[in-house]
Amino acid sequence: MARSALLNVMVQAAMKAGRSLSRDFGEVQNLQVSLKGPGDYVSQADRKAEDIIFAELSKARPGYGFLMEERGAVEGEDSQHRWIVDPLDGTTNFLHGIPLFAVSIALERQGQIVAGVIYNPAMDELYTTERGGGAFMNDRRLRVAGRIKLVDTVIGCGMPHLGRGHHGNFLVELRNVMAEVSGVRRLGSAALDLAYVAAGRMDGFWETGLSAWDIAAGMLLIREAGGFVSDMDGGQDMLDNGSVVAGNEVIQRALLKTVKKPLASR
Ligand code: 2AM
Ligand code: CA
Ligand code: CA
Ligand code: CA
Repeated sequence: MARSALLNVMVQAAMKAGRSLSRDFGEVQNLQVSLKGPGDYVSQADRKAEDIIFAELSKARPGYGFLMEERGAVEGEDSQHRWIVDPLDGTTNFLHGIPLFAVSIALERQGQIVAGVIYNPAMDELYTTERGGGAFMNDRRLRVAGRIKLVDTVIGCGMPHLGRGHHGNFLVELRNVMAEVSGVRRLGSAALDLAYVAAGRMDGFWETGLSAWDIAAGMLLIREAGGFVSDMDGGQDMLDNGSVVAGNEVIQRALLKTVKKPLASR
């Protein structure tokens, strides 16, 4: 399958950053680590990967803007295009030697996500998507899982982070979901959670309190794999409010309803 020039640029940046992450993953005990907030770690590996992606994408598409986790927003001359980048999604896993982490790169054009790449270098799994062009893992076409009864499903989630509040809400959501599904998983990388839904490995996923760089590539991947994504209010403001609920058409709707069931109605 021939990849577009745009996806080639994104894949090259993601894989180069991924090789840097793999080298650092091999000697994680030597990395400098600092704290951005309670429980919120960043390492030299995150910054090196981000520098590589910034350099590669700036060279290939001069003038495009950026939104990156560690650098923040970088204005470009081209106001139509913006890269949304998480150089290392799953830093906590990475620092603990757990191979569930990924590079996530999305391209936004005139406010719409048009392409996405997620790469887990530890498992050499490369997810690619372009609007209207389908979703792929290592060049094999992806399709969301077909299960339509919640009781048959495995659902992924994320938990609220230290110092970010809303733990009470999450426990209610979790209790609601646990009562209706076959299994719940928590991988620790929102980008991979979304990629796994696109690949049909998990039937659905929900999380709140995320940032645009965690979800921009993954939500396009799911849509292009035939799935559905909304925010926790059932709207499409995921990038702004950082909440996502995903699955196939039936499971996405059922999961949203289950997650939001008020405590009193149980
Ligand atoms: P990160 O590893 O890039 O920071 C796990 O549920 C998801 O939440 C990951 O995508 C992770 O991204 C993000 N995350 C981890 N710690 C966080 C924190 N303290 N605040 C906000 N997001 C966090
Ligand atoms: Ca982080
Ligand atoms: Ca992240
Ligand atoms: Ca990150």
